[in-house]
Amino acid sequence: MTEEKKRALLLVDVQNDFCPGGTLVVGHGDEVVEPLNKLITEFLERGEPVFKARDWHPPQTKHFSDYGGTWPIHCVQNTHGAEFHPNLLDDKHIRVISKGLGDEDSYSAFDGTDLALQLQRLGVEEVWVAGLATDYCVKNTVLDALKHGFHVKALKDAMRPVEVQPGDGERAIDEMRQAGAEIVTSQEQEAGAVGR
Ligand code: VGL
Ligand code: ZN
Repeated sequence: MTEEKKRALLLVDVQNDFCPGGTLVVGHGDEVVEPLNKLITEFLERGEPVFKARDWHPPQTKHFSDYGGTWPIHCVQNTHGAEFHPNLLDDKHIRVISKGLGDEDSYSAFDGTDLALQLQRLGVEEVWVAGLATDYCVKNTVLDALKHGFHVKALKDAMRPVEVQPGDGERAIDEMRQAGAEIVTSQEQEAGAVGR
């Protein structure tokens, strides 16, 4: 057995408002739940850390178009829309990271949170990132993880883009790749297939 990098799973914003029926729907957003549940199970079975980031906005923020920003009201703290998708696995070992508490568009799960510190304390070297939306919070989280020096696997099949402009999803994938992320699918990453 060769040395394995210590890894963590980081799920971005798999919340009701980004899924069908929500206020800022990411097309087919709920399709990420199934592949992510497999990964959550595998990580927890191996005793590896799992993080769920959530968009966690105050009722009034400049992030929302009503207050001068870009987006419809979504993921307001303690509302149904801000809850994780009901089918996404939960477990007492999963750590929750709340972001977007202020007036800025902070898309990255590292922005204004102690996520980097938590990962460093756990000795994590490699982060697997997926969730919603590919072209905003996933992309910015991946780019920040790389800046913090983590190896990043971006799980292409377990993310979906919001695509304000058609093609934004593919462009985001290219940006992540060019910045140094490994673009993979969750199937080829299943426990047995990791093989390092
Ligand atoms: C997101 C737009 C606004 C995201 C969050 O999770 O990608 N996008 N807030
Ligand atoms: Zn938001």
